[in-house]
Amino acid sequence: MSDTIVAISTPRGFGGIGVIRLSGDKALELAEKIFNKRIEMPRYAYYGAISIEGTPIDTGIVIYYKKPHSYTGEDVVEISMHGGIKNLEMVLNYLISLGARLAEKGEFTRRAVENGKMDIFEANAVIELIEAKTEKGVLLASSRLFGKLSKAVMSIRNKILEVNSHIEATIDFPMDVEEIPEETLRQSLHEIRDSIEKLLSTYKDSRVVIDGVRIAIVGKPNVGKSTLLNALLKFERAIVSEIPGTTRDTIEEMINFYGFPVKIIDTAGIRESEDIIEKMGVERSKHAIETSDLILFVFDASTPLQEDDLELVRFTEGKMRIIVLNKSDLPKALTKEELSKLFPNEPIIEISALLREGIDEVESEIKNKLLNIDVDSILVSNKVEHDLLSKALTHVNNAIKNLETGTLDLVSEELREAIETLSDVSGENIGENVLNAIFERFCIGK
Ligand SMILES: Nc1nc2c(ncn2[C@@H]2O[C@H](COP(=O)(O)OP(=O)(O)OP(=O)(O)O)[C@@H](O)[C@H]2O)c(=O)[nH]1
Ligand SMILES: [Mg+2]
Repeated sequence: MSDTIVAISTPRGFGGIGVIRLSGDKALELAEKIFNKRIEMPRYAYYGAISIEGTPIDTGIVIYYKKPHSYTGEDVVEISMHGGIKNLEMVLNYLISLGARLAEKGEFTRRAVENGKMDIFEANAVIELIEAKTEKGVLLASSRLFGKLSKAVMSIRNKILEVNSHIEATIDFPMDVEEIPEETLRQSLHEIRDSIEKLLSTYKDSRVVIDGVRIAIVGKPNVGKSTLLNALLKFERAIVSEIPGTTRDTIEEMINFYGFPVKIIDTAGIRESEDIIEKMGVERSKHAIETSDLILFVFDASTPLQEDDLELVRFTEGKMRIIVLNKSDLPKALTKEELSKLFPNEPIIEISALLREGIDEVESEIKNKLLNIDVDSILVSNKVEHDLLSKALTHVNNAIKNLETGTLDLVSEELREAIETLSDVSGENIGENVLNAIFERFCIGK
């Protein structure tokens, strides 16, 4: 028998409705102690008074979900009250005093996994859906919530199972079962390997959809970095002035860019300086460069190249860069041709950040470089899934190796390991630490 857990499942704050959720064997018994009606029928909305030790404090709707037909697979009762902070807390505390235990982070969903109501992919999808920052993030999470990844993984698992049962049959009954030609076996294993690798390869793109990307605007002082930031954000976020060294700290702003969360970071112009604050700013700029996925490297078309520019060219070497030649409205002291000698393989875009000219070209180049992602094709989107599939892949690769140099017995052993690894997704026999890794990201009440 599991203990009965309780939590406020809606966010803490003021709202029209706030929901308290109970799950466990005593859910119904506890709910009836605070409600003025008998709750006889499951899945029926009862309206009534909610009381603490006989004192009515709120009105609400109570719904009982009888096990196993509930979110967690246990008896669940949901009490919808008015969405205040105190009234919900009072009822919560009272239910705890009656014997319920405050749920741990994600414990409702964890119980759902443990009771076979959802697999770990669907549980991950729940947290991703709740945390999604953009529409694309929602779509990614919901396709998994409806079992897209689970189906893909199960079909791989079944394929391995099929191959392995054939191998086992030829080992156990060599007289009766026709041996599979080695070439056919090799081909099947390669197909299995390729399909796991294909799933794994979508992991990188999923990070872009969920966490987004970081873009740093860098360049020497006064080239127009902050003006470019404001142009990209479409509002005046950073101070712009003709004094070199205006921006002294990094400025970060998140935008929804073509449906992806993108963080744009304006940095302090990088130059040699004795000023202690400016020096600190320059350090931060360097850090921003190191931690960004893409650099918008800004040059001033009205001034010739200087040592500060060249220093930065070296410092950003190896990063993905888009070269921006700003102030193209002014008489030229630096041309695109000169820059193309420094950056033979990188796109160079002429703009006037001040006049907001060429900004759309910068935007489409960013999209081109970073956001060419088909959300529909993404399947694997978190580390737990990635690790699980990587482990299965290792076993399949070992099986392939054993086919070349070992025995069929060893091939079969590795395939069984792969099957077991992929079976773990159902959550019923998954290790405690994997479950912990998933559910530590949840908050209480989910
Ligand atoms: N003519 C012209 N002036 C510009 C353009 N972009 C920026 N400026 C001007 O250049 C000066 C510096 O612009 P900022 O955006 O503050 O430059 P910054 O690179 O952020 O400078 P620091 O913060 O000092 O590193 C301001 O006077 C801007 O108005 C442009 O496209 N054309
Ligand atoms: Mg600036």
